[in-house]
Amino acid sequence: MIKTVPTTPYMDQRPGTSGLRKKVPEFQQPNYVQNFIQSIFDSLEGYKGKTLVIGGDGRYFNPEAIQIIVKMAAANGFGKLIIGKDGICSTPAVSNLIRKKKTFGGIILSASHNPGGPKEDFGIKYNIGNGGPAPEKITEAIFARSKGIDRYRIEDFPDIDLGKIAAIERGGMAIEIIDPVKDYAELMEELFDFDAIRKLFKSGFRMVFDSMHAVTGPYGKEILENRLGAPEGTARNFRPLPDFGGHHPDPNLVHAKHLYDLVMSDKSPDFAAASDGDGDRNLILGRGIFITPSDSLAMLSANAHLAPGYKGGLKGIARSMPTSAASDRVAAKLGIGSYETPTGWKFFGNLLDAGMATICGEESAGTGSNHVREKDGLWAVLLWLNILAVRGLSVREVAEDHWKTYGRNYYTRHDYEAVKSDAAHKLMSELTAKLSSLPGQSFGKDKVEKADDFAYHDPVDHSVSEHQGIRIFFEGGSRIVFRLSGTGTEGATIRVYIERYEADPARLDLDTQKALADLIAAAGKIAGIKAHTGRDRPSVIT
Ligand code: G16
Repeated sequence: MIKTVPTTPYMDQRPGTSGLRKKVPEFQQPNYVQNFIQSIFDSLEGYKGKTLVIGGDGRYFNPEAIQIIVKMAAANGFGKLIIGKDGICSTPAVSNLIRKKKTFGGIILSASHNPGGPKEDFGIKYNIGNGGPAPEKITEAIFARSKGIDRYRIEDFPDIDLGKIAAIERGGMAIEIIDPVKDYAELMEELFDFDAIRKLFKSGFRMVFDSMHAVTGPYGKEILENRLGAPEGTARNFRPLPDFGGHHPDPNLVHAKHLYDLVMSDKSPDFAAASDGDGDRNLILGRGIFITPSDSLAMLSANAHLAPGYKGGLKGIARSMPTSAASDRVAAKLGIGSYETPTGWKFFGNLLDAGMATICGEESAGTGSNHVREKDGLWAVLLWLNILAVRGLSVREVAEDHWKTYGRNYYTRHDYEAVKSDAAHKLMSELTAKLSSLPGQSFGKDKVEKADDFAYHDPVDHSVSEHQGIRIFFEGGSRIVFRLSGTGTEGATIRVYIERYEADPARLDLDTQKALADLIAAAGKIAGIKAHTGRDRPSVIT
């Protein structure tokens, strides 16, 4: 029976860079989830009788949220739901299901790389029919609706069993509980040369894939060990846990330091990789080397034609603004388009749909292609494996060859996390106020050429997104970018992105932090980081 339940609005349900992310206790407030879900449904048109995909990364509160969404979807008139068994489905796999099954859209329950547990993070994101995150037009409509919501609709049937693959019916709505790995694994088999990768493993090549107790566990196990013949033990921490084993499921040099230490030791495998909470980010390491996400984007783009799915070449390469310009050099050499978008995967959707870009990537450890409309951690790992298998080179050799050809964009990101929100906003507004006075000023040997507040003009739908980060360009191609994170759940996070281009063959193998030391100091000085935040050093360096 459908119930219409009166409710009162919460004023803080504005989706950020990637959906609504909050602490679990906030989501557990009375009707908090219901209000947001009803606001999503009220902002959509034409979904009656259509299909919705639901998937989550297995974190704490996933099952509870799914049961609510199932009952609300039925009451609001969806015709069918497709749900991953145990409520599990990686973000790229949800994107694939939306596209493959031609569904109306999908809901992803995840706070990505943020920790999980009763006091940790949770998130809800809506994806549209192209498989990608809802564009700002829709997320802003959802937010506007959430501020005025006064009722929601829900069925009152008992909870469904998420643990069994089955096709059932509830409240006049069909529900399919499916194996979340199968369709995704099939797509990977179409894109990559599985025979070549199988041969590589047969020849003794060894890798470690760490799922960090998050959603890619079952995917890594099935694809790497079962389908590609990698030895048992290649997939590590492969059982998804509601609290990710108490760790941050963030594949970076801080939270996956054990992997970095492994590749720097004499026990290093040939290749090591990790993915995050919901399976869309990646970490790429080889014996004795960490590949920055910006470099990985450039190297994957330069070699993608070696994989069957990209043998016809690329249409274009898109990167988020703070991502290094390494991939622009590849695009220039290939004679294809290169695009610079604001942070947030949703900005790539139009370029991919219009066939203008084939591969996209972000400094925040996300890479992907037109195969889905989300970044895809395991995809990046498999493309690396495909390239290593075909070229017969080590990860380091691929990187060194790339730098020799294109030069090297030394790159680092310094994060100041959980800064008081007022202080962070003051730092940004003071910085914005001084933009016009910066050109011509020198910091050490670096002279500012221009400085601006990045605004994106979407070449497809002509929408404009302003205030997407402060950019300071120096003569010679170096750059510092400042922006506030849109994914944090505590105070504000200031991100400082620092980049220097080096073409001198004798200077291609420097320590990154040392190579960037002057610019790092300049960033602190220009923005007055210490004065505003009281911090001597960043919380995280990647
Ligand atoms: C999300 C977005 C990414 C973005 C990242 C970092 O990733 O999907 O496009 O680059 O957040 O955003 P910010 O710098 O604003 O924190 P994920 O993996 O968290 O969904």
